[in-house]
Amino acid sequence: MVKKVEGDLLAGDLKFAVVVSRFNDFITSKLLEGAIDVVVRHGGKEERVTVAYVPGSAELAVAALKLAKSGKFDAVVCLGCVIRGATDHYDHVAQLASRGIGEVGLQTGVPTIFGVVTADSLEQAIERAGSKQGNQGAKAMLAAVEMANLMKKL
Ligand code: INI
Repeated sequence: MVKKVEGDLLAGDLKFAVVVSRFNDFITSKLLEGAIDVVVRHGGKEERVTVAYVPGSAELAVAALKLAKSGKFDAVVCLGCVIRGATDHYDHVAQLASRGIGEVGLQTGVPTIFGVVTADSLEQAIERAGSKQGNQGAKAMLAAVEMANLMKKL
């Protein structure tokens, strides 16, 4: 019989940091709403969530690194939105965000969640910020809750 270890979805007294990109605020503010809503609906407390704002998705990782290193948080959630149609450096921004955020988690051992919408158009981004495809911010926070609880058990 295998020994199964998994994180539950109870936010309880967990502490979260959320880094939010101001670029495409129209979308990222919805992602933030979705993330906070998940904390509250899973038994957590809004007062235990710290929100830090950065100019764009390219800056998410460096702020996440400082928050993760602080030792104050059980998980860090990064929220951003990169739209292909809106920029010729989509690939650079998206790569900086995804690589950087991945590295923060590996360097610190603190679950650092990629909650960045990468979309081909504004319409697609809207679909991922609380309409057809759900809310990427809510999904990211759900992953943060699960990972924070899992890390306590591993
Ligand atoms: N930042 C984003 O978060 N999304 C984008 O779509 C985007 N575009 O289109 O360029 C974007 N650019 C800003 C970037 O993240 C940095 O803030 C900027 O390059 C300064 O380093």
